[in-house]
Amino acid sequence: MYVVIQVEINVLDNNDNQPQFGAVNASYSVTVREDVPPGTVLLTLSASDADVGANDEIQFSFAERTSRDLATRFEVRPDTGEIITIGSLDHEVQPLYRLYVVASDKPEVEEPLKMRSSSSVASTLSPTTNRK
Ligand SMILES: [Ca+2]
Ligand SMILES: [Ca+2]
Repeated sequence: MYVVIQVEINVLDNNDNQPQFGAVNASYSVTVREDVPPGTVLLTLSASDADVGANDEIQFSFAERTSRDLATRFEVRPDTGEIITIGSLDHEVQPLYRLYVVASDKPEVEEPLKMRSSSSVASTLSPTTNRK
């Protein structure tokens, strides 16, 4: 005689995949008039992440090598990847800007591991056989 119980192993997703842009070393060129109003969307970047649920959330930001003063003229929206103008542009002052954008995993929100007990796991043992 033997009893069989069922054990279910749930594999949780770790955030082990980095977001990827569609192409490696992708580069985009946008041409814009110097009189565009602040708030104009110049480009929407997209990236994908092979993880699941919260682990596939992507955050966009300017890379460190983007020069600081550009942050007064352009902004990248962390959630949507939109690059928008926030200040005025002046062709005579600067005709070309170069921005570098990183797509990164959102800062980790660790969920505690859950141990789920299921009532169907209970096994019944028959009373000890009388061996006399
Ligand atoms: Ca990820
Ligand atoms: Ca994963």
